[in-house]
Amino acid sequence: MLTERFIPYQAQSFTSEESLKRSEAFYDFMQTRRSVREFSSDPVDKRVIENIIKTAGTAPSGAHKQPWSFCAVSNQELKSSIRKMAEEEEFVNYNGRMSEEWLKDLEPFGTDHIKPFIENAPYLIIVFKKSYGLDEEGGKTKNYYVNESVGIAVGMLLSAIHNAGLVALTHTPSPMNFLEKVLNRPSNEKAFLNIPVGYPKEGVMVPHIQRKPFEDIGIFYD
Ligand code: IYR
Repeated sequence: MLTERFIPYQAQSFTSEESLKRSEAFYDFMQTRRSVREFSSDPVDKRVIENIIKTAGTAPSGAHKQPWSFCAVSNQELKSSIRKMAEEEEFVNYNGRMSEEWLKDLEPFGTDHIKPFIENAPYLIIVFKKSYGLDEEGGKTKNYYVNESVGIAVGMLLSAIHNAGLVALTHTPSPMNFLEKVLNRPSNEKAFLNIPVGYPKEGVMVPHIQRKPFEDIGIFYD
């Protein structure tokens, strides 16, 4: 039981010099992260996936409600049926549901409705958001800033994946309600993202993209 409402914060004590060095090193490291669509068949240690999910679970959330769950799917039959269902939806997306502008924006990435990565990645981490909570009697409880909270947790998940030397793809099958059904999730959970995770396929290529320069994204008000 929690007896104290507040406890001392365990501060990291870095000098400003160390802060600068660490911020540079972390940026350099994160700058090498890329979304990867082709995975090696090398297995991934389940404990690594567990640690990655635990890291995502350290994210801040509205009123500390932690309105998320992370399903790690490695079962081959389940991955194959998820692929089949996702491809059926994506086929409709690419052949009418997506606007011309959207299709044009995706052209440089060469995506289509065929999604082998759903079957080939050793793990799918399927993220669910809880728009509301359920108490012991099955009554609804409130959650707050759910999209923001789950988005932050996914950012931390992707950083943890990169830190472990793994790669991921943030896949957004749409609509995603088939994931709630196939994974038998409780009524308060809605699928948020499907994140295939694994080691990159040897020699894999990624789109040649540029990140916006600092001047375009960061504005100081000194
Ligand atoms: N969900 C579709 C379309 C798609 C959307 C975005 I935003 C992408 O960056 C890539 C694809 C699909 O997964 O194919």
